[in-house]
Amino acid sequence: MSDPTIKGLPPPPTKYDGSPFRIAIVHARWNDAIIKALLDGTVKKLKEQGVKEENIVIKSVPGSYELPFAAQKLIEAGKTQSSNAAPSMLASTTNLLSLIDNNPTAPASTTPQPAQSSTGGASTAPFNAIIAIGCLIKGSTMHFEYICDAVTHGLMKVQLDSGTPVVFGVLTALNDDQALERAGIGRKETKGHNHGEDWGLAAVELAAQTSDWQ
Ligand code: DLZ
Repeated sequence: MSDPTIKGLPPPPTKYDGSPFRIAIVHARWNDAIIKALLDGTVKKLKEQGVKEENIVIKSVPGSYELPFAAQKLIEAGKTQSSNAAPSMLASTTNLLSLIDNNPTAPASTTPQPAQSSTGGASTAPFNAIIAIGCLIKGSTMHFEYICDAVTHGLMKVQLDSGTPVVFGVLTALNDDQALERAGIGRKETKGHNHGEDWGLAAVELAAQTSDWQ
């Protein structure tokens, strides 16, 4: 058994205040039970850190392969929405198709700043962080390796190109049990650890640390 004091994300060095931030989660739907648990863990930690429910936008895509594209669209839409100051298309949980159908034409220009809503409702500021959640489980072909590679590089490219942090919430498991344990719903008595919780914490820490870096 591994030593819990060595591995994993330690508690944040300080308690970050998530209340000014607007965070988007985009999740794949493949491996549904695992995704649901990871999503719950992520949202739980975001809220515990003070992120307001109305400033957490959740979108879905079919599989992990679609995550980089969707993350990029969300970032662009958030920036455009902010510069247009239009009524919030992203304020509620909707299907990604509605976002793509309203493909923004204005250039994405703003660096994410803490979300502020003059009305006290959902923010229309650019997203301070995106969390991309997926679960890839190895099968008998090379499919797993190709998708893991593409998604990992795709998400890294999106965050570097956009300047918006993208948390890597993609499990790359060699079997079902590895995935279940990392979603905190393992079949053994210990159940494992829900990595979604780490991703929620990481998003707030990243937003707090980087949103005012110029
Ligand atoms: C096709 C596929 C397979 C075999 N396995 C997974 C998986 O374990 N996890 C996941 O998120 N998605 C999987 N997919 C679907 C692809 O990610 C993608 O949605 C399709 O290839 C369509 O682009």
